Amino acid sequence: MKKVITYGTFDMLHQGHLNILKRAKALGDYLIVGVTSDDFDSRRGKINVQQSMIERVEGVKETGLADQIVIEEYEGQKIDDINRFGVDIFAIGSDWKGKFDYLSEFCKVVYLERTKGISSTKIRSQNNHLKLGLIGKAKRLWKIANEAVSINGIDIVGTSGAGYDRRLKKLNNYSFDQLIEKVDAVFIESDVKDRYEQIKYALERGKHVLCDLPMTIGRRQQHELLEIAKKNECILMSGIKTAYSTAYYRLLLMVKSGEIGDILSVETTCTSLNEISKIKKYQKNDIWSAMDAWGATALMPIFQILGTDYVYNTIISKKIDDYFDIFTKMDFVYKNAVATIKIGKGVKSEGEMIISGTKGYVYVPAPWWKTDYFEIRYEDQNKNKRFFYELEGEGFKYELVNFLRAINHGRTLSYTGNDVLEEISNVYDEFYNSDDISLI
Ligand code: C2G
Repeated sequence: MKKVITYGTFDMLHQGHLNILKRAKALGDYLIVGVTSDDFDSRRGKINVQQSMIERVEGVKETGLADQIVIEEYEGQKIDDINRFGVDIFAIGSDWKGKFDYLSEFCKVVYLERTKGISSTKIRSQNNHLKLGLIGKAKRLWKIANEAVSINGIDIVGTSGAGYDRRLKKLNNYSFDQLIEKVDAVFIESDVKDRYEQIKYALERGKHVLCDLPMTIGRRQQHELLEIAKKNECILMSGIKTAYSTAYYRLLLMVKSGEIGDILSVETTCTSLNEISKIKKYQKNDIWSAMDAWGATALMPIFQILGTDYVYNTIISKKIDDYFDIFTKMDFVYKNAVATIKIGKGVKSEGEMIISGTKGYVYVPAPWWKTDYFEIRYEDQNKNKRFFYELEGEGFKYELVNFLRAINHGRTLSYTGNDVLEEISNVYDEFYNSDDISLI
């Protein structure tokens, strides 16, 4: 019996896939199809896959051409599979010509002609062509603009509030209402105090919104925006990119599944340096304070892990005027746990995250908010585990792909629940509007 093997993602199975499977099958008597796992695809940079692995496997099954389906999970697995299953022929599309010659040491390698004029990428971009506008200052938008260009199905229409900036390439800058009229959705990373009005305006006109946190100063306002989004069937999603990195998400799942026992403490630190002279003229230079730059990021894991039901909290801040803090420390006391954030702008510290539990702790080295790596550490060092998940760029891509998916599915596949959004807004309200803050 002649065994043939072929591999692919097979996202939204189309005629090109069918043709290759038929041709591969015709080369022998038994066809094994390797379908890539979601993890493997994201590691090799294919992050815009629309269907889950299960759906893609179902698609291949339905063709009736595969005698056996295996999941491709790691680099080098093709050699393992060929040896394990006693494969005679490895077949793949001609777009890979030359790339798999190294397998000829183990079996015959055949490149089959690729079907012209059709691809998953083409179907994806026909299906969900999203016109996206970017709102905020150029110095914050250029990174997301650069990462967005490589995403199929997203077109950046222009910016508002950014002015002209070389880094934004050739993007047109519009007035706010002009831009809203031109787009299906907006990404907002404007000054904290402007966000509420901007989001409300966009949602009321049926536009989807991806916004940095906090979206509002105040729980009531955040709640109101979520209600408007629901009523108008719009997606309103948190734009903290950390939340969408694979490593961070896995970390949350592990912690929640009891890997380090009961959680007693969560500590996060986020700081960045700016020359004090610049900070003093911050209004002119539009530099964000510690709270505006880092507060929401530092708070997010605390509320995600311990919930929002703390008994009380304390805030200590070093401010240079009423509005601008250069350093803030907050403590949250829960019934069975505590949490601390330390944030700085013009003050530097080790930007790590530590989550302590009854069986062990999670350590995420600086800068934890760009997590691609973390460790689970135990009393017995030999049991320590290390986890690494590649993070491409700064992670905006993952956030945008999730946003696109949420719009297509009509619901947020949210890692940051509404209670977390509201609590973050509430802490900002407390920070800016209550007298309950100690100053140093
Ligand atoms: N294909 C084709 N014609 C098309 C599109 C795809 O013949 N118009 C073939 C590809 O050449 C490949 C198979 O269909 O052999 C699956 O394609 P994808 O789903 O795009 O998967 P790919 O990224 O090529 O994965 O380990 C994974 C493999 O290396 C290939």
